[in-house]
Amino acid sequence: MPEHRHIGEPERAAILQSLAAKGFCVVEDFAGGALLADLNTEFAQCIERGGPGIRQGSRPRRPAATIRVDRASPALLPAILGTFASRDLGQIAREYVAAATTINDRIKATWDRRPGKITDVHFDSRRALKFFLYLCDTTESNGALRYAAGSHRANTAIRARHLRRGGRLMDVPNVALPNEDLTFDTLEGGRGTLLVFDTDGFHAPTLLTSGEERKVLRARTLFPGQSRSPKPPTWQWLRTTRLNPYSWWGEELPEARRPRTQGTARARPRARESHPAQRASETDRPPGN
Ligand SMILES: O=C(O)CCC(=O)C(=O)O
Repeated sequence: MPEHRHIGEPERAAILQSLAAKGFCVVEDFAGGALLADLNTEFAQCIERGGPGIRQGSRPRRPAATIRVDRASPALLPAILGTFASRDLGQIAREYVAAATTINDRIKATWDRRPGKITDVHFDSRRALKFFLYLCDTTESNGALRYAAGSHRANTAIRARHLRRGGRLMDVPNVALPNEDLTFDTLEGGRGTLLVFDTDGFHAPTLLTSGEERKVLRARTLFPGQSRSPKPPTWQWLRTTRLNPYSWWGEELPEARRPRTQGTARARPRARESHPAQRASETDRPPGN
């Protein structure tokens, strides 16, 4: 079975350093040759035919498939499962996401073919480390990921404060306001390039130009304690109840009071919101959340 390029100790240290400082790292020539060909074949299999542990089509604008690693068949997807379960990626995830309970447990395949915007600038409501593998050459003109270096630190703090005040994870104000002062790096890469990023940094792909396509495989490792429906008697559950004294002063905490929006409508930033902590809540969840 073909394997990806080995990531040795010095490179792993550099990746971890870049993650801490900037929130992302670009690993060039991670997959190539026969492995890349197999990854592309399995990618098409997932999207077009599905299979055990594979849920097809999660977005109206793009064909997609989500693979549950614990249910998928290694015989059907040896390249995809082997790549994201590799020791090298596991070590990076374990070192960056302390106390992670599962590593790369969900893998998503997305095939963007429709021109225009792919997602808004956001950070994921649940913090994760993502491995994001370009299966075709990906540049400014076909959806290369843009990332605001260093923004992960402030966003982590914003989520923590929102949760301390009894806010729910899915209501974290995680969409950048149009007037926010952000500078982005565009992470272009040839096919086989791996991006590694902390999803707490603001990110969004460039627009897809007409006639272009983008194929991506991504796997996530969630930071612990981020259940979507926390159960008693966990701390996460307790914080969302009226037993959390911080929630009693909700009147003074506009971001915690923001009404929850439903369905796929996107909350609009209120005109007077200017502080980064008061970002629009986001419910048209960008992929990968
Ligand atoms: O480029 C994309 O498909 C969006 C990436 C993203 O938002 C994510 O994986 O968290």
